[in-house]
Formats: sequence, C-alpha cells, structure tokens
Amino acid sequence: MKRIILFLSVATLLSINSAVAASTSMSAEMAAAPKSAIKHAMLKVKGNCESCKDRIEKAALSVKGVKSASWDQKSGVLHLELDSKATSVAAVSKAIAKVGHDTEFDKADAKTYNALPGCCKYKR
Ligand SMILES: [Cu+2]
Repeated sequence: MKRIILFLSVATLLSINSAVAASTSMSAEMAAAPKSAIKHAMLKVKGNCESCKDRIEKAALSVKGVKSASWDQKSGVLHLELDSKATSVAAVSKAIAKVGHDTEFDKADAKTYNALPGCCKYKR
C-alpha cells in the first residue's frame, strides 16, 4: 500500500513539474530550485552620472539581503538580485531615497537632494 501511495505521489509531482516547465522558462527555473529565495527585481531610480551610479548601487548593497545591484544610467533602471526572505524592493527603495535619489516609490527629502554635487542634481 505504501508503495502505491509513493508511486502515485511521485507520478503527481512529475506531472506537475512538467506542466510548470512547459508554461514558461522562468517557472521552470523556479521548479528546479524551489529553496532559493534569490530573485531578480527592477526599480526605477533617478540620477545622472557615474557618481550617481556609485551612490545608488552602494545604497542598494548596504541593505542586508541584496546580492547585487547595477544601475543603468541610460534607462534609470536598477537591476537587483536579492534574497526575498531577507529584504524587499520597498526596503531598497527607501535606502536609496535616503542618499538623495528619488525612486518610483520614494522621494528623497529636499535637504538631502540639495546636498548632492551639482552634476548629480537630476530633474525632479
Ligand atoms: Cu551624479
């Protein structure tokens, strides 16, 4: 009896797995590594130059659980690899606003913005 139950559950798991794998490559990856909480996320952040890039990425990496941060100067999109069990895009957004950069979710306060070097004063 135990063997039959085991066989049935394995068969069920296999069919679920292949159904998921068939849907998209993204969910296939997730099915292959269900224990990993590392995910890719994107966040719009305002800035101008290389110093902005450094400042934005440093602020993002200062948040525990952020594994990598790369801000694209042209598009203003910050690409993140983060442990979704340890942090969130919302927390990263707040950390970035704190160093003077507006994000799609948070605004930097005027005092911090005004203290940025001239080249970094992006349009608000
Ligand atoms: Cu700058």
